Amino acid sequence: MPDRFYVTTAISYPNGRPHIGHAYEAIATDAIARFQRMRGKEVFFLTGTDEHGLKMAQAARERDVTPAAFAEEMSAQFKAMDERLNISFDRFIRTTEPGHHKASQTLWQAMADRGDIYLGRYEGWYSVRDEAYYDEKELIEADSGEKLSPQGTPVDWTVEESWFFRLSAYQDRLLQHYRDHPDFIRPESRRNEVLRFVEGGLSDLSISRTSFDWGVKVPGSDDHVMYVWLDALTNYLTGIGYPEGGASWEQFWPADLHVIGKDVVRFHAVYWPAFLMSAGLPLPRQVFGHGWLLSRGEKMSKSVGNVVDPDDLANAFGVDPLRYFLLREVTFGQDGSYSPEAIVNRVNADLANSFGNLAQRTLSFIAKNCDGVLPTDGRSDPADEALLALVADVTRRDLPAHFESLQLSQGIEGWLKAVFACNQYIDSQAPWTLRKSDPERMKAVLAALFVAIRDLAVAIAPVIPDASAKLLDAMGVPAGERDFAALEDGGSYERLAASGFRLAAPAPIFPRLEAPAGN
Ligand code: ME8
Repeated sequence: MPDRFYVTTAISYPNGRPHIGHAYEAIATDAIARFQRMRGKEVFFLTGTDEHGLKMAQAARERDVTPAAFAEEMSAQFKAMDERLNISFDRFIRTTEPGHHKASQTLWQAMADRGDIYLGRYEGWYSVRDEAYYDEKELIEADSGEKLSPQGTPVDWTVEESWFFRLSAYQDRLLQHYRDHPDFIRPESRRNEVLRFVEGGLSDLSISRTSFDWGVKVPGSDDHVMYVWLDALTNYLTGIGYPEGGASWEQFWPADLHVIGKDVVRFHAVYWPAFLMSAGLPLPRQVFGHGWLLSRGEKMSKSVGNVVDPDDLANAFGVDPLRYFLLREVTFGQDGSYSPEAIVNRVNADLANSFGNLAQRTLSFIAKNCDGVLPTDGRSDPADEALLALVADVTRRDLPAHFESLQLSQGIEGWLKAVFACNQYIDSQAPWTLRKSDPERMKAVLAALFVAIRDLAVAIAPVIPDASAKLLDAMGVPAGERDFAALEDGGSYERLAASGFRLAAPAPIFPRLEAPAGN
């Protein structure tokens, strides 16, 4: 039975169009999901939209539409973004689905049955933008004297009857869990933040609202809707069949990895495990808080006018170049910055000039000078073995190890070094000279390059799936030989050569990008 891997993104608030931060999270999670599939795991990849709460209700009111109609229209845009970016999700969940309401109510009931929910009155600060409650001591003061949340968003003094969750009772159990599972929160800096927060003491959490009705109804308490984060977090259960159960539920819970941004770590690493402990459900294995994507080093905001639509970037640069740039340039876990120039420079240097050029030079040489027949029985040399050993180390060992530990940019960096080594090899071996002077050596050089390019194309597929597939199609690599196990198969080149496959003159996979006008 294959290993299972259940991975999720956060579910986005569809209160505006998707932005590049949403695209970044989807792309990174997709690379992880694709990587795990290529490792032979059975993967379930869940993503979707978080459609309840005051923020959504207010956004709908501003547009004079019902929250349900607004959510429907906007959620479709997030799904379209995922499809445009080649995100291989298994399910796109919407929290307005009736099944999700039922799941949230079942979880609530399990927490209530444990004696962890009681009726009280909330008096305190609430940020609609963050959909979060804050303690007075957490607030910061703006220059104007106005109180703001630690994220810099406005807060309102809120007083209303509310159901509470006994979060305070979970402080010790949470701390024990973090100690027993040092990888539960990654990277280390986020783990430390959470430890400090929980060690500072936990207040009980208000988990229902009465001042609006756009949400999941609290069981047996019809004038209350659930706090949007309680319902939102439950999506990770709903997505695989809770509360009915069934094969997906049995196989995939607990989740292996929740990929989220740094601003929502508290909800995932404190509230979520406490809810699950209360309901008697196993906890996810890891919460990874990635960094913030900045536009030329600045936070994106509508007022600054630097919010970029991922669709425009994909149209301008191509989907795979955009994916490559984001995963290569931003160290996963840290903040990163992007600009059109940075995308152009990185993609031209790494993909067009290095990997693309390597593939183009080699494959068109074989097409032209060997009639497309893959050369065999050449005279090999230690240089060939050295190159193939280096490529094998990167594609079979280093890149998988880095991706396994979510060091995505480091994995890609190692891959690029192997691409450079191939380009040095082709320059020093000069097959165009060997063609006349030593055709037997030329054959061995071309065969080594073909194998190296194939292995590099397979290993980078999680990052640039379309380009990798196009290249492997052109190279005649069978669909069943495009995973990490296939890289271990020493006989596949000889088999392909013996099959009568003929390489056609390849079309360039990575056209050079032009620097954007006006910059
Ligand atoms: O937080 N750079 O939704 P959301 C990188 N509905 N990541 C970013 C980003 C940026 N500039 N801006 C946002 C929510 N994100 C909740 C989640 S999960 C049960 C509920 C990330 O639409 C953000 O950190 O505000 C989050 O992980 C995701 O995008 C959705 O953000």
